[in-house]
Amino acid sequence: FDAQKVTVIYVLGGPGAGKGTQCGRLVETFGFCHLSAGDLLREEQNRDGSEYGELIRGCIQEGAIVPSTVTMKLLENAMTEELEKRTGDGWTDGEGRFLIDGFPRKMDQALGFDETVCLAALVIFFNTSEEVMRERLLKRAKTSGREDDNVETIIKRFRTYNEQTMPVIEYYKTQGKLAEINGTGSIEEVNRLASAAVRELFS
Ligand code: UP5
Ligand code: MG
Repeated sequence: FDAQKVTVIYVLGGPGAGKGTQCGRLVETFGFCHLSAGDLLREEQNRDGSEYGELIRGCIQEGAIVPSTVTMKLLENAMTEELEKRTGDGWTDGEGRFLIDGFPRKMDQALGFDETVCLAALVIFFNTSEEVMRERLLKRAKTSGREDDNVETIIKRFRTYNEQTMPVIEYYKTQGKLAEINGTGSIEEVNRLASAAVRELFS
């Protein structure tokens, strides 16, 4: 994709940090297309005839990262589909703004996507404590139906995040692309901080 036309913002943060919730709010304000890598993987896992269903299920239950080629293909397809759908419906030919939520989760994905798909303009990082995240996830577990919202898998998700995703966040920090946002406050408070970061990018 042409980085002049397509704006990509990565949205990162630990499990339960509020990535999905905040992306929903940013879509309302700025009209982004929100693509959650986790949602795309869960969709693919449940798709009839998917050759990756079992692989994805296994990784998600173990809090491990699905091989990059699978996730990158799903994201690329979703972006292409969205650009085709929206052309003539608000967006001009091949132009679009994407919030990519929960990706890249490890260094090879960051470098791979930057190189082959599109360079991110900004990386929003929702930072909060493990305690806050655990509490949110356990509360959500009562209704989410997500197979990874259980105490055992949550511990594994935190470990994967600390070991593999934190280096990605550090990498974007050294690149000067990181907007670090305190994700501890109310949904409203966090939204104000995130909106300000996006506004700054577009000003
Ligand atoms: N909530 C949100 N904000 C709140 C606030 N400010 N105050 C109080 N409550 C707040 O929020 C979580 C819960 O907290 C919700 O109930 C919400 O109402 C409440 P949410 O917005 O859903 O947080 P989010 O950060 O999106 O949490 P999520 O669980 O989706 O994060 P994960 O990163 O764990 O999950 P994801 O779906 O991205 O990935 C799942 C798995 O898929 C991974 O573990 C991995 O196995 C796999 N995966 C890959 O392999 N590769 C990828 O690229 C992506 C995923
Ligand atoms: Mg999410």
